[in-house]
Amino acid sequence: MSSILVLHGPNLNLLGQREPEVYGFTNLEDINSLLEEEAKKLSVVIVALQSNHEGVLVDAIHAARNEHQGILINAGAYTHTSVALRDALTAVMLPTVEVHISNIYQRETFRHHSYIAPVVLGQISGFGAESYRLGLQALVNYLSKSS
Ligand code: CA2
Repeated sequence: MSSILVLHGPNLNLLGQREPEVYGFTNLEDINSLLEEEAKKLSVVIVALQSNHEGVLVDAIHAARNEHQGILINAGAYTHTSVALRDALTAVMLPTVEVHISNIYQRETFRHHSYIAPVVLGQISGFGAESYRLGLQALVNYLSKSS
């Protein structure tokens, strides 16, 4: 059975508590439950990790090489700043889908650029918590076709 690493970047632990007009009322626990439910339907397992620290996320990506078949990532603000995350994803060469709760292209211009977009399979942005479900479906669909 395929195992997927779900990575949540900085400040996503605050979901549901602040800025509901941008990120909705769903908290991170709800998103992980939604993903667990979807993973069962898709016959995969997920392991979720949230960190506010870039190096922790980099280490998790490195460790995923021997543990998981794919990565689902919301890199949060590191999306727009982190060459380190991009290099880690490039190095491990695991199929990866990037997701965002908000539509980053409808927001400030600094959010329009993603450092990781060029090294992932694809990006889903703007569907609220559903972006994660759609991302997991896309990743598992890719894995089933490539195995
Ligand atoms: O839309 C997304 O999923 C983002 O990745 C969320 C990031 C933001 O920096 C990206 O541009 C787009 C922010 C993570 C959550 O930030 C919160 C801040 C305050 C309250 C709740 C969440």
